[in-house]
Amino acid sequence: MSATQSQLREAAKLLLESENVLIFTHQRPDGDALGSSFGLKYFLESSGKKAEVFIPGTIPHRHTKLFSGYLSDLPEDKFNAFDTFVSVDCANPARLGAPEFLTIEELRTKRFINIDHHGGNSMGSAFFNLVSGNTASCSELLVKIMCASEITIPEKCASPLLTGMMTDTGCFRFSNTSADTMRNAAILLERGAELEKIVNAVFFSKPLNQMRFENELMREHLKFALDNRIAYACIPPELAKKYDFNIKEDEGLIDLLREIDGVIIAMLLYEGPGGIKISMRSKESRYPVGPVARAFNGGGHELAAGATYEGSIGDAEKALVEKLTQLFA
Ligand SMILES: [Mn+2]
Repeated sequence: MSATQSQLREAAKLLLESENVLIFTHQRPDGDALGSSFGLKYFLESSGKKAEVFIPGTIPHRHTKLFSGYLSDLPEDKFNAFDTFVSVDCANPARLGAPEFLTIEELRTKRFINIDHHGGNSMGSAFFNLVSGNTASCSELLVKIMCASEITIPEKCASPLLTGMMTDTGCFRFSNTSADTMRNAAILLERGAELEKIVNAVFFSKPLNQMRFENELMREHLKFALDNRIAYACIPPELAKKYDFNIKEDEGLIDLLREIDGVIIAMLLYEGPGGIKISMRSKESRYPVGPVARAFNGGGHELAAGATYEGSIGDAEKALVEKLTQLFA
């Protein structure tokens, strides 16, 4: 499902009718979560509105050169000053990075605008939802919304939005990249997006300890199933400790497995808060990992999805490899 022109215009109109906006995104924000949040903040500010981005905790190292100036803490009395709440790039209430006192039920009673590109989005605003499952990134969806408004995209929005478009498409390599994606990226370049700065900050700035961690992971812990069509690794917590590396920082780790010739599905498993974190990618739409993630109460996109498994890492490995193998039956 794609957003219609009238939905995009309606979203732009509602956003621009707001005066004081609080923007939320998903926990552990990635490039698209940050790009959408800050792109929207600068868009609203350039139209004379007030806007803040709320992110609980810190942001990944690779994004700190591009994104700063957000709220991590918000007292309830300050919260009440906002007239509009926008969620970007967040598929479900469990993933939303919101202040602790705020429940989704309460948020849904407010002037709450939900903008996302995850097909199965369950944020469910009573006020306004715009979910476009076949748009490659939420940042791209925001480009479309801005183009549907009367306002020329402000220069300050261009780099954040291009960052989101580039990270969610793997620099326009993943199959979610459409002709529209390229046209929307071109619009951002024309508006002054700093491609070199984005690429150097986000893609060519891997810390050395991370590179060494990845090297050992690939050398010692890489496993295969189903004639090497499935590549996966269970990340031992001591390996991350050895290199003083936070796995959550590594958005691109799974791509090392995906890049291997002949591999169709890549998967990572590691111990996280609340259980074993499972991350999956598929290179071919006829073998979607989305349904596998959903079978384990997770979610995401058809070719990029994840879940949390309650149990041991060994049990998770067995259950997931079995389920993935069934895709090829
Ligand atoms: Mn996204």
